[in-house]
Amino acid sequence: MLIHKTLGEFIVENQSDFPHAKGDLTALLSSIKLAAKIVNREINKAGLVDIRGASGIENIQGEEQQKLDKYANEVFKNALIARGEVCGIASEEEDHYVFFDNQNSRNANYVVLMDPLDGSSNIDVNVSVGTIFSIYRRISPVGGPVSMEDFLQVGRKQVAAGYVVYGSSTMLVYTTGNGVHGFTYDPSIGVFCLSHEAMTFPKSGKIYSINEGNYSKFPLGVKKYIKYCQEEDDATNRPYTSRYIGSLVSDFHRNLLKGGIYIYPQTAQAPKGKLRLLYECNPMAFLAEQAGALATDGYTPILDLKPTALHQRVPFFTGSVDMMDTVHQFMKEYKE
Ligand code: P6P
Repeated sequence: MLIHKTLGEFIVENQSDFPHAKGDLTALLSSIKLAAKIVNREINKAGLVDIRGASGIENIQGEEQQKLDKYANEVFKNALIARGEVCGIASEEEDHYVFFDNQNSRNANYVVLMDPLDGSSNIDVNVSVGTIFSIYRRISPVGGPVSMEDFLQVGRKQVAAGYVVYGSSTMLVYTTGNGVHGFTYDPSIGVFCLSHEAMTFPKSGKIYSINEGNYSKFPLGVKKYIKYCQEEDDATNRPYTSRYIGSLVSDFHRNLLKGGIYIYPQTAQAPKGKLRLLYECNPMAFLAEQAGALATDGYTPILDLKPTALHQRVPFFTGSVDMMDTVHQFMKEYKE
């Protein structure tokens, strides 16, 4: 019987990934692992306890917070505070960044940005959802309070990023800049086991993920690309297959395994698109590039964009290199 390496063992084995860390990033990743187990437990019984449905509270995005959104936010915040490895957190569920004003946290080296439960509107219909996290070393002096500049760092400065996908099985996928590694949760022993070492995006694919209900509002380049995906052409394996779960983590995870492209573009009504740069696009872009794929706003690599606000949105294109090259050609040719 094969006994898989655990996430904990893998993190410790690969501590050399973060030379400047003194084991504190290891402890930080372990906090995230613990929080993921707790959130996973609640998601799996969401149908059984009064934790489903909307909380009646709106987050800064004006989106109704699902009760599990709020719950997941508290679980990750508390797990991170408990170990004193983090001096501050930014979250989709928090209007402003959260600064932990105790000496332990003041002396911490890292900030975490997260979407604690992305795609949460899917919970009540039993469709997979995810947690997304992004980790930076602080810029502000250790010992002092955290500052906004700690959170507004360019995506290439991330020291780690990852997601948890709560699906038919629960997986944690992360990178520290040395490849992308996937761990599948075994609830019978409460452990994340290494199941996908050194994950790589297929260079080409046949799956395109986009909400075609917004077709009429898309930029011309995106409209032209969608039609390209739908054309008959045996030489280039078209028409492609349309797959859209409505949960970024799930669509990204499937495309990472099978090849494909995910697009959430700008529209006339939402000129910056819907997805948030800091805690959705930057971490997913770090993973994409580490897995040999691309992530842009249709023109510029996501990781090169200089953030200006915690909750800013950007158009998001990510996936297999060949498919991204093609959509970039359309975006360039039909730039409005
Ligand atoms: P739409 C979920 O709300 C999310 O942020 C992503 O996870 C998902 O891909 C997208 O928005 C879905 O948005 O407008 O297609 O329902």
